Amino acid sequence: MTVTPTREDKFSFGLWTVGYDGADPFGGPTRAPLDVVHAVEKLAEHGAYGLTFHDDDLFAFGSTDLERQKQIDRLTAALADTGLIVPMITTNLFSAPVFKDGGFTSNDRAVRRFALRKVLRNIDLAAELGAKTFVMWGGREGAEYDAAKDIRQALERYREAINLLGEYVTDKGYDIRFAIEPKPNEPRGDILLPTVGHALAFITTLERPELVGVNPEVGHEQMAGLNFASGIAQALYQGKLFHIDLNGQRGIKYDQDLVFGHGDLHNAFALVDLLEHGGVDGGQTYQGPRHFDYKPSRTEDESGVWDSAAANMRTYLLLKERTAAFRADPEVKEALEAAKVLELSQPTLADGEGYAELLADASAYEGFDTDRYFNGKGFGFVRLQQLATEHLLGAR
Ligand code: DIG
Ligand code: MN
Ligand code: MN
Repeated sequence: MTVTPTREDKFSFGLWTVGYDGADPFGGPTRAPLDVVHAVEKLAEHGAYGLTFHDDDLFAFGSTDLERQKQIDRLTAALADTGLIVPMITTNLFSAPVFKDGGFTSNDRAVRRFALRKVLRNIDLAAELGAKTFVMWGGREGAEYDAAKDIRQALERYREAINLLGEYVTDKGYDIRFAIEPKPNEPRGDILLPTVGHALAFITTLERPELVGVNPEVGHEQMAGLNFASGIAQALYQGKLFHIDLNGQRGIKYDQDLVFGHGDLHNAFALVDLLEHGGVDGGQTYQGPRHFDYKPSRTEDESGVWDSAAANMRTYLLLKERTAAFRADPEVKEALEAAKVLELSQPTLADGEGYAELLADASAYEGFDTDRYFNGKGFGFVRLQQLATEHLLGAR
C-alpha cells in the first residue's frame, strides 16, 4: 500500500531524533554526528514539513554569539531552500552539568536565574524563526531523594518561571504558546509534573493559563502505566493539547523512544483514530504538528536512521487509513450501537431536569430493578475490540 507523506500531513521531527548518535549510558556513539543542513535536506526529501530543536542541538552549549549566529544562519538558509518550517522550539535545561539539579527548580538560585535567561534568549529565537509552540520538558526538574527537594517550593519556582515567560511573550507580542511535557522519571529518579494529569492541574495555578498547554509523549505516559490515548482525550477535552510527541514504548521500562507504532500498536490505533477522526462521534480532532520524538536505535547505520524516520510517517498514515475504514465499517457502527458507546454522549439528566425532578422520578431508583435490568445481556465490547483488531491487521 502506498502511503506517501506530504507537507499537508504536518509531520515534524526533532533535530535530536534523527541526529541521535547512539550514545547511551552504557556505550559511546555508533554513528557520526549529523549536520543540521543535511538533516533538513533529508527530512524534506522524506516528506516532513517541519524541524524542531533544542538550542543546544543547533549550537553547542557555551557557543560564542558568532558560532551561535553561524548555525542559525545555516539553518535558516536550509529552511529557505527546502520550504521546511520550525513549528516548535525547546530549550535544553538538562544536559549541561550546571543543570544537574534542574533548571527552573534547581535548589541553587543562581542556576535558576541562569536557566531563565537561557530560556528567554531561546524564546526570542523561537519568535525569530516563527515557531508557534515552545515546549518545556523538565527532564532534570526532580529528585532522587525525598529530603532533597521541597516539592511545594519546587512547584512554586516552576510557577514563578512560567509566569515570567508568559509575561515576557505577552509584553513582546510574540505569537507563542507554551507546552509542558510530562515524564514520570529518567533522568531524575522522580520528575516533577510526571503525567498529563499533574501538568493539567498545575496549569490552573498559572497567571496566564491560556498560554500554557501540554506536549504529551506516548512513551512517557506509558512508562507510568497509563493509557496514552485516554490522556490525549482529556487534554483535547480541556483544550490543552498544544503539541504532541509521537513514538513507541514497550511497557513500563526505561524510555525507549521507539518508532511510532513499534510499541503498543492498539493504543496507537486508538490515538490516530482520535487525532484524525475525533474518535467515536467524529468529534474534535487535533490540528497541530504530528511531531516525532524518537531515537533511531543504536544498532542502525545512517540509512537505518532515514528508514526509521520514514517508518514513523508511514505507520501513522497506515493507521490513519485503517481507522478511517474502522469508522466507516457498518458492522462497527452496529457494534458501537449494541455497546451503547454513543449513548454516553446523551446527558444523564433530561432538558431542564434538576435534582428535584430526578428525586421525584421513581423509575430512576425505587422502580429500577437492578437484578433484571440487563437480564443477563452484556455490552459486546470484546466483539468491538476484535473488529478494531481486524482493521488494524488489514483483515477487513
Ligand atoms: C524528551 O522526550 C523531550 C526532549 O527531547 C525535548 O525537550 C522534548 C521535546 O519534544 N521531548
Ligand atoms: Mn521519551
Ligand atoms: Mn519528548
